[in-house]
Amino acid sequence: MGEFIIVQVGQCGNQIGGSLWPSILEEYNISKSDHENFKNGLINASKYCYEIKESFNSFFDISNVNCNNYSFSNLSDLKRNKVKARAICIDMEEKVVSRFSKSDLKFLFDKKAIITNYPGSANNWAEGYFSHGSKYKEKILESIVSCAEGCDNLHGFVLLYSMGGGTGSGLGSYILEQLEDFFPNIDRFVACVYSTGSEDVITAPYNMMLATQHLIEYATCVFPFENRALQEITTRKNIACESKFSSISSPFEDMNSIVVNLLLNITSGSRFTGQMNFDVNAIKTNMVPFPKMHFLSSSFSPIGINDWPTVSSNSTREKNFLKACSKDNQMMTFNPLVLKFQNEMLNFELFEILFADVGQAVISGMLLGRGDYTLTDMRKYIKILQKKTPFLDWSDKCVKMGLCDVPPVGHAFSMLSLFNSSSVINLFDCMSSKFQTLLNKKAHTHHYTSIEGFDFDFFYECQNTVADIREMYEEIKIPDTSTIPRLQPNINYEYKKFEIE
Ligand SMILES: Nc1nc2c(ncn2[C@@H]2O[C@H](COP(=O)(O)OP(=O)(O)O)[C@@H](O)[C@H]2O)c(=O)[nH]1
Ligand SMILES: [Mg+2]
Repeated sequence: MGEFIIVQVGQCGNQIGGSLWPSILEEYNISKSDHENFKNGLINASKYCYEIKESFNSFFDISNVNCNNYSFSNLSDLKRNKVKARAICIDMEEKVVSRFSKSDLKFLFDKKAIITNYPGSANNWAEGYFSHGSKYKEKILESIVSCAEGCDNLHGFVLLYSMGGGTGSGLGSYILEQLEDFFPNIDRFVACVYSTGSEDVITAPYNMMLATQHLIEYATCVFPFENRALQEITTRKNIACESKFSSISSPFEDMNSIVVNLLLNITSGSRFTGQMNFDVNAIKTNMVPFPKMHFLSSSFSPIGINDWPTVSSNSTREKNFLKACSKDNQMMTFNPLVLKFQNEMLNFELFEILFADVGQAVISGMLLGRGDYTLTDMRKYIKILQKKTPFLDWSDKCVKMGLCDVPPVGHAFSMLSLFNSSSVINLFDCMSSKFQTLLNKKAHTHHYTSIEGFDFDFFYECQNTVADIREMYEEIKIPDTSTIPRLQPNINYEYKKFEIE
């Protein structure tokens, strides 16, 4: 099974990491409710499951286990075996990250992979990118390289950070760029939190735009989480989230647990066996039609306690699939099931009206069923999506699907959905308009230009880069039917011949 290295940057990144690691351990039957075993890193033998052992190295370095075969008795005592999380924890202040070294799980984190400074990045992207980037470049790369050397089959980097602050946004952008340089063939997945809905940082629009420019240029796939969407979901649903990591609890705990569960779902296909393979590497091929158009809307179900089905039947599984694709569960504003009627036989005018009406076009989709889901279930759901989702014609309404044998802890089944759609324009517009308002006044810009390395033109550059990608997403909404033979009745398709020199 492939390995992942989690790079957590800034307060938000490390708080999400603070919820992520206990949740990963829970998948291996180390639960905080069993406090003695949790504190001592002991796997509960009575519940141990073989497939799970196979995937243990995805998130943990087990190279110190003094044995050639990782049998249960050799692996179960994490502390004694010096099992380490494949995590790099970076923050330019100490508060959040120091909680890792005081927590019950301190034995999991390698001291060399914890990098801090004083006194932070002051909500300034330029401070994070230029000041801290150049100062900590070597130390950060050293710990990432050392972690990568402990991997046999490195699948990808998963970067966690917020876009609105200074450290995650600035230093996170810097690290992303360095990773592309040092590991050009390893995928870089970024789960990033946009400050929409939590307007608590005045310079957030600058930071978000500058960091988005780097996501466009250097990420393989981006999973944006709007704080507004996370807040709405937590208000609507009863999120089961006991404080798993006592010393790393935060007011964002419920919201962060949604991000964590999504990450566990996305990586599950690469970590566990299944009847239909769903590897994270397949995400970029299936979901990203053109370079840089890699912003994916994500969602899963069940999320809250109210959604937890009590039995597994055809109807509860289908209901759960519909929830996973409903607008209420999306991590950013998007409605995949927007069409009210089948658009198979539409003529051009209707086609245009349709897209104008729904205001979005979908390029690609992916579904991952875990646990009890069957191939028959999945085929049925794909047909539903093909009717109700405004797919572009050249995408051939193709939906990549996967089945993973292992469901999330405590559930019989779950569904993950991913879409690449023009609805990401909403996010770009929301951010750009606030950015423009501030920039028109040149308010707060002196904090950026006073940082060595930052030039005022960087504001215009990021604005242009975001405008370009916005335009690309806008263009896909306008279908060119002249190239779609099946939309032109009674015309026999002629094979085009390419001249090969
Ligand atoms: N969802 C979520 N948002 C957060 C969290 N911590 C901070 N934020 C948001 O992220 C933005 C500030 O980023 P922060 O991570 O504190 O800055 P940094 O430490 O400089 O990277 C603000 O808009 C906060 O509301 C968190 O744990 N979860
Ligand atoms: Mg901070």
